[in-house]
Amino acid sequence: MKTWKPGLLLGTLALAVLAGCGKKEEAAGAAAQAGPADAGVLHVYNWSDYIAEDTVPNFEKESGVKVTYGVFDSNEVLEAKLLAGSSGFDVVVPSLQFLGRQIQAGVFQPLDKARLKNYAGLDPELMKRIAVQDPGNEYGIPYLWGTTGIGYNVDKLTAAFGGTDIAASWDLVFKPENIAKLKDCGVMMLDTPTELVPIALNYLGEDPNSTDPAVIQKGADLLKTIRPYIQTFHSSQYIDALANGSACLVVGWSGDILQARDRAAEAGNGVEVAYSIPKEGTPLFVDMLAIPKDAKNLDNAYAFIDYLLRPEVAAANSNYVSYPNPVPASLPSVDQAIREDPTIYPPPEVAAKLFTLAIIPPEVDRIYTRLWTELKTGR
Ligand code: N2P
Repeated sequence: MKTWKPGLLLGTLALAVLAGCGKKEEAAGAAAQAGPADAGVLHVYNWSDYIAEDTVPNFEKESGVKVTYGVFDSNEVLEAKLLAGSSGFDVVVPSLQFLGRQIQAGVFQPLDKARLKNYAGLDPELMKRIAVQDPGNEYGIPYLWGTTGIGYNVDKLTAAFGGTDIAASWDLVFKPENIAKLKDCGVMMLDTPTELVPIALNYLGEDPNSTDPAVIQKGADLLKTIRPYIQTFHSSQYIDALANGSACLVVGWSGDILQARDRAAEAGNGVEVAYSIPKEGTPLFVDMLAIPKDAKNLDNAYAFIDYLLRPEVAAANSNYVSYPNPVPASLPSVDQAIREDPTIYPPPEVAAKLFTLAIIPPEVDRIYTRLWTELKTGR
């Protein structure tokens, strides 16, 4: 077993700054609570496919709290609910760069860390990097993190290219002559401009976080050249699509693609799925637990967040969803196959290529939204 050194992984990133990180299911019944505070309930809104099966039931059992657990697959969807106010949620999980601007919009309450006895177990190096967008770590607690990369069907890729080496580069996705070869076996892409445009810009050698409209346009233009080969833009359906063989190439999130690999293996359907972090670099995202200002069930929110930070709970989540967690003491309980998988815990030379996503100013957000609509509708 390897010894985990706090900060070892993220400390190796050649990043000067952690500067500035999808829609499907709706939260079930997360209406604002009219009753007394902490009436034995908790409303959680988290990413889909992002928690072990028994994490919430075990919390309910030990706390007696009834959890209403809703899921989303898009920062944009979560943000719209938070900005509208009275979301009814007690704990939400935006990616860091979205948390950053939501803090600026006054959406969250500062955390009382004295109520989180497991706070000290968070990776200090990661917390330092998070503080670039959440100054003083005042509002957010990291939940899980990961990368955005390429998921593929090993047999289909081999049939088209004589092997899978091509998946080591974004050339597979961004060179029309490559992606065209996979058109008929199903290409899917995350439905989020805030990751796809930066990935395209980084591939072009531009600053992925550029706010210059002319530079952003270059990324959009590149995406337009491959638009004819993309069947579906969606940020969660690709897990099943890869697993059942109806998609052969996906730009998606690391743990989701590895879950697709596991689902195919469990189904025994002969589909082999793999994940690649392309060598040109890709985003590293951190998803953050935060408490909205108008949350009604504060005691339960703190109890739930603290529970998620327990090493054994964090390890169980990582084991189930194949995303790393920010609790170094969990590592001995993380399955060896996950701990030692370089596509989950990237080694230093891979980590050095990862980049973080900046907080997007409103005027840039408008450009992204317009370009994305144009891309999807093929205008
Ligand atoms: C879980 C996706 C979480 C990663 N399905 C996106 N930040």
